[in-house]
Amino acid sequence: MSFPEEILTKLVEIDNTIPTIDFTFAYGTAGFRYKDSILDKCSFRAAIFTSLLSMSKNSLPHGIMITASHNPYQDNGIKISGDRGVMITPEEEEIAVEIVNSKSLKETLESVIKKLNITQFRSIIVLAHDTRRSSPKLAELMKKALDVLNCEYNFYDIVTTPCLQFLNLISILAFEKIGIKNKMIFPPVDDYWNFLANAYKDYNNFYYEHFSNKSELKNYDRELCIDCSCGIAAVVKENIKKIMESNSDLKISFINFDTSVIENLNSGCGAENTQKMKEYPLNKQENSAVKNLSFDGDVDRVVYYKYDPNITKNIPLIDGDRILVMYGTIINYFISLLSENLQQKFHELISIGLVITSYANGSVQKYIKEKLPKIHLEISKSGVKNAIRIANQYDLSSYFESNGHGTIHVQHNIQEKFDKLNSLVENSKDSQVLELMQKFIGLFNTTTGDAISSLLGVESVLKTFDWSVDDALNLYPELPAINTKVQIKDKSVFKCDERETKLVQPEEFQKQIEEWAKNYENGRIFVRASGTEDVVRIYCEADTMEHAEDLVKKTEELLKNY
Ligand code: NG1
Ligand code: ZN
Repeated sequence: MSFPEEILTKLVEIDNTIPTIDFTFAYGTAGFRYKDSILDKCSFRAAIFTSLLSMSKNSLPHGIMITASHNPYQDNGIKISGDRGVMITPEEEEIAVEIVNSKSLKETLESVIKKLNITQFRSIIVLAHDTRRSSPKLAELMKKALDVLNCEYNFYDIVTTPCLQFLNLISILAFEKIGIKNKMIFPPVDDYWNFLANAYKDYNNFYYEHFSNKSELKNYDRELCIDCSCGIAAVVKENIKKIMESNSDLKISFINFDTSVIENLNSGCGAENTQKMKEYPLNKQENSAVKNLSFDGDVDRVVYYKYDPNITKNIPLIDGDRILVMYGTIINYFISLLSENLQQKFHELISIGLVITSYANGSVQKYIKEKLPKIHLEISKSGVKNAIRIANQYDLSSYFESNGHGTIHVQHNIQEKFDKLNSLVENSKDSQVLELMQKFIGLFNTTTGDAISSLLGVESVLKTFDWSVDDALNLYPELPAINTKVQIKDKSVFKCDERETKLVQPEEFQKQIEEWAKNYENGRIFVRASGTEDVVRIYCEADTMEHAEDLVKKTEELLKNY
């Protein structure tokens, strides 16, 4: 059956009413992400693309999230998720780009319909957006496209990006259950919150029942202040509070939760600001909690920090890399609790990997190699979609970017592997340890890095080891480091190698910064063009902050020539 002509005509008709921008859109590490003023047509067409993709896969539910995450309020973006709720493939991204940039929409759609071999016209989509001023309008444009395409979609209004991706996954499971012939029943948002609440309760209850006693907690900080970045976290803060306070000995407070002043989003607050500026978020001074965290605008990133009124610069951070090390440490600890035979079997059956990017502090690599020798260490390019590909080579892994985006990742057959181990246990302690480990893994949203899963994960590690925020910070000392950015005329001049550890172009620039780095012990500096902003990033570490600052200053000077 050929694609209904009247649908194509109608789509083109509406498309013609949306102003065309003379601009070529790219699907970057985080989807389409630009100034909101140029995203109208892009949004309308991205929705068409997603609907066609769903049609091409027998109506498999797909997800669209409208957000620009940690970017300033004037930006917006579109992230599309596909099978299992994870990001679409590079080949699919190419088709999205083709449709969005098409000069002749009808012809492009006809050719895509052919290429994707679309023979049935039912599509299913879950759609949501963040708190940005432009989000409702972009969602309306998408709905227009989806209505013309007779798409069955559910609009979830404001939910976090990981929540939307989770709902995408649950929709897929529901769809597979009801079969293609029946009307789609979309999952309620509560499915997401119940999943997290139950997982956290299960871990806590099991741990206190079999391993420890709550009253033994001595060092664990019982207050946590959450910086909502004036974004989606502010909207869901009561859900977070309920999960955390009903399960534990933790009192939650919030700062930066006013979403009514749109300019405040991610401004002077939030994970990106805390991690990159290494300064307290706005309004922290009014809250005395020692243990704190900052979410980003769409709640897929989190960094913890310690509040000490005597420290005003370079604040002590539990960034993504330290969270990853904490996960590696607890997995290693669980394994060490098993009887010796089973430990060996565990390593034979389950491969474990930790994936970092070259932005990870040099001391992270050192720590993992020395203290977690049975765990493989991998370095990925920036962007979680790249890290996931590497993590996928392991049965059990954790990937994190320093900025707090990451998770624990397992293969679909991990349950079978645990079943196999369970059949080999020698005593009840072994089976309890395996169960505890599974309950820990169960805290994580399997679709993507989810900052609320990370919150549950980090708090579980802190409680299991009875650690204060200081104990986590003392796990390893960090090399003084600077992560900054510079705007230059043409960032495309800067091309880096596959792992993003050095520039292959311009050669003389790379040679010069390497020379400078050699002057200092543990000196390391690299420069790369950002994929999400019109800047080049400079990352630098050295034995002292003065030396790191010196290296960055010289590099910034040199950049003025480009
Ligand atoms: P770029 O702008 O390409 O460096 C940034 C982050 C990535 C990732 C993407 C969004 C840093 C240094 N880079 O990429 O880690 O989060 O945004 O996917 O934080
Ligand atoms: Zn984000």
